[in-house]
Amino acid sequence: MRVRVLYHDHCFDGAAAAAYFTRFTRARFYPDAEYSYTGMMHEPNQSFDPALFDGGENAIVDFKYAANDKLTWWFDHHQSAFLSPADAEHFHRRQAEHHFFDPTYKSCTKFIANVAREKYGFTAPDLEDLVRWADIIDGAQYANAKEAVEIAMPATQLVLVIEGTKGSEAVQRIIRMMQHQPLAEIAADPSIREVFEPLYAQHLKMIGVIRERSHAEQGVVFFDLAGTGVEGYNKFIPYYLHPESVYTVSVLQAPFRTKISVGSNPWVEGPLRHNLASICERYGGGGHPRVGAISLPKDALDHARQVAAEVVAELRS
Ligand SMILES: [Mn+2]
Repeated sequence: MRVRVLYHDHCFDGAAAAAYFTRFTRARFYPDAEYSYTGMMHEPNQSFDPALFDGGENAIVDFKYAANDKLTWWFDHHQSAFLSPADAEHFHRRQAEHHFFDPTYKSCTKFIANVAREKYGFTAPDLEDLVRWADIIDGAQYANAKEAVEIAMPATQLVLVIEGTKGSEAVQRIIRMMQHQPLAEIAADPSIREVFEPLYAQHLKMIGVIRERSHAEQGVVFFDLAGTGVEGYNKFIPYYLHPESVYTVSVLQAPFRTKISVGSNPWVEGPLRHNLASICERYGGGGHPRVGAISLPKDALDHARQVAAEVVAELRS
């Protein structure tokens, strides 16, 4: 029997959630199953190809709900988990035994670990470090910007690899290793080092590019990386460079979309004035209250710049 696991690709929590889900369900439900992984990325007007659900059991972890009756397991903690009111209605109507949604969790990994323990009596003490780091990373709870940007620890080194590597191969190798190996051992693995080294060199360069292009004013950092070939960056760099700022808005171009990222400084204490998921939802995006994104078609750069300018103006108001 095959268990198909759709997970949030290029995200530490997505990988850790897939690993934890595998350990848990293999121990409690499917000891002899073959687990196969498919990385999912947020896309404008996302739809789930029915062909994705090709397992005897089909799971989604750390990603939106799919209104497909073949979806047997679902764990998510994103505020924008439902693509439409019809999807939310499908979820509520189905009342599926193994569908779990709780947007109060900082990480999907911790959510799965708690449900596995409370509902199914499953624990994995050797994965406690993985769960703790998933919560730190997805919840942006690093001690400071230096810890997040200087990338000296195994968990942060794996974040760089997972977020930066092209394709899903290295991510899925990490998902398989995370099920049984400590993070330090995974980060030191020669096959992972090989992916890490060039990404780290690029990361150092990126700090320089953002230093040059970013402008901080009235608590909002803005930069536009379109045309630089840069498709992603460590989201803490803006606060490493501009520690006094509260929000960051950036424009990025990837091969299949143009993306506006909207983030907030995790080291600013107290409640923020704006809900970033709600702002992004107005433009067809989504996320969490303190971090959101808007994906637009790849050729919509002018429109993306316009939207970014509007969001910057709103955040500065
Ligand atoms: Mn997550």
